[in-house]
Amino acid sequence: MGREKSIAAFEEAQKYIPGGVNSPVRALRSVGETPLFIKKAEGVTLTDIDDNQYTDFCLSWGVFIAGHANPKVQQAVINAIPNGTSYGIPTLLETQLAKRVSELIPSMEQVRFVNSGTEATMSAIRLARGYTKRDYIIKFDGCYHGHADHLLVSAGSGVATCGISSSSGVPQDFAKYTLVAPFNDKEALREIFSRHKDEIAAIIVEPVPCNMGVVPQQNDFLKFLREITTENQSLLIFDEVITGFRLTLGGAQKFYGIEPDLTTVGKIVGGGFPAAAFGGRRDIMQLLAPLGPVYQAGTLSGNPIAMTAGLATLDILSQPNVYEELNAKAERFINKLAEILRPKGVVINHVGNMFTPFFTGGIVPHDFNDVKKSDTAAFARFFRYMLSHGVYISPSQFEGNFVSIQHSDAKLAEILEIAKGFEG
Ligand code: KE4
Repeated sequence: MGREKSIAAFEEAQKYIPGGVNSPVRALRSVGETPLFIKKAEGVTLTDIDDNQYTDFCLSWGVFIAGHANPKVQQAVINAIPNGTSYGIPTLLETQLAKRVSELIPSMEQVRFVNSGTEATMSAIRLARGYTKRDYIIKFDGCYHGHADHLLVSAGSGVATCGISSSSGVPQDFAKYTLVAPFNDKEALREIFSRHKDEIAAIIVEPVPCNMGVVPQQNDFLKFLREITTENQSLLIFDEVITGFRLTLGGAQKFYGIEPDLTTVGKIVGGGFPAAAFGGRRDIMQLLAPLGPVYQAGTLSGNPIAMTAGLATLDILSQPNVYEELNAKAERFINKLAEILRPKGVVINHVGNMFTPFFTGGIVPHDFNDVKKSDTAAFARFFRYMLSHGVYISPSQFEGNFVSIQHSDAKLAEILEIAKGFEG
């Protein structure tokens, strides 16, 4: 599996792009590899510029639950492109997708489209602050909500992967209103709310944290978040950029039966094009410009091509039994993979079709402190072993992996056979 062309391409890329990548976690530094340069993706197969092929469990960080280059999505986009790709003027497609999102996630009574998950969470927090007229927000250690200044505090994903707890270039004053608690720690939250009575605008949470690796809630933690925010007239923001349309068609809030005040979605909703959204209670959303005093905007927000791809993707996912079959298939695969890797001290956390193999020597991670006990060198060896056998898992211990409707049982069985050969 030579990768000479990717290695040369990486050299060239580094001359013009910092670190040779447009997003740090693609650099594969934490797993001791040089990045692949991909020329084609179809279904669950990536092809790099050296013509090596890999079964993909990263799926562009969770976007392609319906598989790369899904023919129905492709055709819809091909039909749309001759009409132009952006007008900066309303289109019917935006209303169509907003209506669809609201039907699938009823707590999102109104929806505003943006171009990235970062924009969605940044906007949702501004809106929460505008609505409550309070400044403080609470996030959880190891959760990642994009790279807005005030959210790069004890963040997961690429921030954790790069081993930095936050980011330089963020003035302390920008971060001082961001309070951090360990995920699953009710006592810590009670303490923060008593210390900052009537000052907390919102809690923002990944309902299934995936950016420290998959760490499920314990002891009805999400229900507790709903209760403590209601008690304190704070808002609850579910960042479902990953879980939205992934766990169920209604996201994690349907999976757990918890209704947040605001929700962000991304990745799947754009069907592989730059699109994300935030939305929630109508009385809150009405504060947004041009109606209200909370400003938010975007040149390409709601562009017709991303809306087309999002609608086509949700059409595929709305077919009968898609999630029942996907989650059952994923459960079978993940449980067998856990059995194979258990003797290597690996614990696999999963919820539905999203999973992370943790090299924690048997400790089941319940928060970021547990996750940080992972042997990241062992994870890197596992990553490199799987890559050398044609399997691309997410290139960080602090990320999730995803099973798509296009991962066949036969392909998953093949992957299990490969994993059996990993010697640690
Ligand atoms: P983007 O700005 O990258 O579109 O979305 C930010 C974001 C917000 N909320 C959650 C829960 C997210 O997972 C993300 C982005 N996810 C990472 C991977 N876990 C993106 C990958 C990358 O940074 O390259």
